[in-house]
Amino acid sequence: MADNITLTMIKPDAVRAGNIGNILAMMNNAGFRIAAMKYTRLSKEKAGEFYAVHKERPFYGELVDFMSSGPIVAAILEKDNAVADFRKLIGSTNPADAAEGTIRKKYATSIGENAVHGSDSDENAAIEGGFFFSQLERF
Ligand code: FUP
Repeated sequence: MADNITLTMIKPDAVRAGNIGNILAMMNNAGFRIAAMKYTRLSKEKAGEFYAVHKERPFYGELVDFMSSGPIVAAILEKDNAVADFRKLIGSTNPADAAEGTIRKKYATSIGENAVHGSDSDENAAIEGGFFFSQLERF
């Protein structure tokens, strides 16, 4: 399995707050190359599909509502060791626990509205990349 890509979303809270540019700059400055990118909005159905692994969790309904509440930026990012390095750049799921200098520390407001997504494994990066992008949309 290739270990050089990850899938990110700039979530509706960060888009609403006007932070697309700042967050993309942090990704670029950390050495990630944009291999694919789109500005789009998930339907409830598609948001539910993306987060299907969390279906039984108590926060699933809120998560689906939030992720379909407005536009997002989805992107495939490329770098050596992409998944682990990107998780380091975004910080802990709960911004209260996120390290200084991470994207979530700077821009996330709560565990539910935490500004960005990053894949948690190479396998999921491949699946999530395919969820948003065809081969014709990757460079
Ligand atoms: P992460 O991989 O850091 O995005 O975190 P998870 O896959 O554990 O969770 C996915 C999303 O579910 C989070 F981004 C926000 C939401 N979530 C909650 O709302 N409450 C929780 O307790 C855990 C996750």
